[in-house]
Amino acid sequence: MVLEMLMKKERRLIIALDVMEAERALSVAESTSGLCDALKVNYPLVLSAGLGIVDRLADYGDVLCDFKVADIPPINELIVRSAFDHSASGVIVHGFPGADSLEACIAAAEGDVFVVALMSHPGADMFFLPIAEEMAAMAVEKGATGIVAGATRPKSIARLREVVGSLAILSPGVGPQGGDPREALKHGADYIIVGRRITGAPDPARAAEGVLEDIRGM
Ligand code: O7M
Repeated sequence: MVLEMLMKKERRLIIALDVMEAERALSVAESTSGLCDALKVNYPLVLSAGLGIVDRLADYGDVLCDFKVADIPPINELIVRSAFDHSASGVIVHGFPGADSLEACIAAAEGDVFVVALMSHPGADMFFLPIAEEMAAMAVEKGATGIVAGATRPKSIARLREVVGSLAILSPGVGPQGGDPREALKHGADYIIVGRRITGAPDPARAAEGVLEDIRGM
């Protein structure tokens, strides 16, 4: 059984709140509320502000906890449960620890589970690229909500789309990492994930509007 996708798909934009200060994260979330479909939090923010920041951000929209969960099954279960206990709408997990680890994440989840199939950075050529399609196939087989595939590799996104069918594809790596958001969406991504282009801008809402303008009509 595939998890039913809970995240809305109106803007096709997920904002990565890779900042260290809770107040900055909250202010970006408040000013961009309505301009994105979800907020993504990663370790930098949670390690500096605490997991309670997820509860606070949830006032502004769906929050994906990008904990890239990659442990043995019982530990994965604890991590995933913690995220949902703090109002997360979804979690991002790794697939490379294997099927039992992914199954534990999906069993513990009370929302969306996305599996990292292919990362966006150059080093992902080493280990991710050769196994990305297998990882995506496992995500389908185990019933994940979707996968993560880097916007820096649009042709791979197209191949992964064939593997995952109607599952969601989230695509990070646009802007500073070199990916083109329109290419990612054109090749089959459902959402782009954007961090610094928005969080590093003097006016994050305006920057988010600029991203939406770039992908208008997609
Ligand atoms: O737009 P950026 O480059 O400032 O930020 C990109 C965000 O996407 C940042 O939060 C990364 O952790 C995340 N990301 C990648 O950049 N590459 C990946 O391959 C995977 C992710 C990600 O979101 O994984 C779930």
